[in-house]
Amino acid sequence: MSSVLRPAISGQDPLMANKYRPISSHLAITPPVSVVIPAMNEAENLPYVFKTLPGWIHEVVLVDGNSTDNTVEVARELWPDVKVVEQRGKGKGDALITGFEACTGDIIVMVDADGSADGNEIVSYVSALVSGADFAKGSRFANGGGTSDMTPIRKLGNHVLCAAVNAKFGARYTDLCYGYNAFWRHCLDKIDLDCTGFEVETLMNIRVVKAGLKVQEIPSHEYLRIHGTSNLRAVRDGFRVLKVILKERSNRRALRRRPHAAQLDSGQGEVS
Ligand SMILES: Nc1nc2c(ncn2[C@@H]2O[C@H](COP(=O)(O)OP(=O)(O)OP(=O)(O)O)[C@@H](O)[C@H]2O)c(=O)[nH]1
Ligand SMILES: [Mg+2]
Repeated sequence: MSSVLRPAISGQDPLMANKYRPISSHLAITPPVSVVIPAMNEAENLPYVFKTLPGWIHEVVLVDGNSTDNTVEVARELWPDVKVVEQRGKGKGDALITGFEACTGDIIVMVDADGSADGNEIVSYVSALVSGADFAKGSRFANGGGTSDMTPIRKLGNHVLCAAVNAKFGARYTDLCYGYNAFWRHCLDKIDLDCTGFEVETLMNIRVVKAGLKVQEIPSHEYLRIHGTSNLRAVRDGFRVLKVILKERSNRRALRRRPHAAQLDSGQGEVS
């Protein structure tokens, strides 16, 4: 198999530092963009994924989930500069957190390895970020988005959970459990991720709102997984997402109570 794409411009080249890179006919940017790809047994899908990645990205970080196929070899063949990291624990959340730590770019884009995400959309995410958003959140249900990969039961679950997040956290999301998102690296300090599984996107979506970050939804189309089978189990993972929503909600209540508690500690407040 031959390389489908080589990065045209390397962000590691000191001569290129702070230089504008054209990313579309109307936009040039200076911040280096890292793409993080969590992958567990996705060797057959990687050629489709890498084929759509734009040449101007700074680096690709592939987080291997102890694949038993040749995911890592295929990635190295397709993108010789790929940074491969092995995750320490288990699950997509754990993989993404590991991958984010390994990124050196100012902007981080999350892309699934199953062929469901089109790398040509990265430019829309990056455009939103350089235009002022902190977090560019992909949405299959915003105008112009879509999905070829969701069963009716998953759509219903996602819709109900998304409505719960909107009601409980004052968000106005049209999608919740979607893996295609991008953000400025500084967001990581404010959302302090601590989860392991498929609830990771929900946790990010909730914490960016709680942190008061500026979120912009990006219409995105999710294509069918090309080869292999899904790692997601709708009921099990739906409950994990629900648990995160409830936990984040009770943390929020506890935080609201804390100033009052501090007042009491210092003798300034009193309860009858
Ligand atoms: N490194 C790593 N990657 C994972 C793990 N679990 C899932 N992934 C990757 O995360 C991405 C999303 O997982 P999928 O199994 O496609 O889940 P999904 O997109 O919700 O399900 P489908 O819609 O059926 O594709 C894929 O690139 C997987 O290879 C894991 O434990 N470790
Ligand atoms: Mg998928």
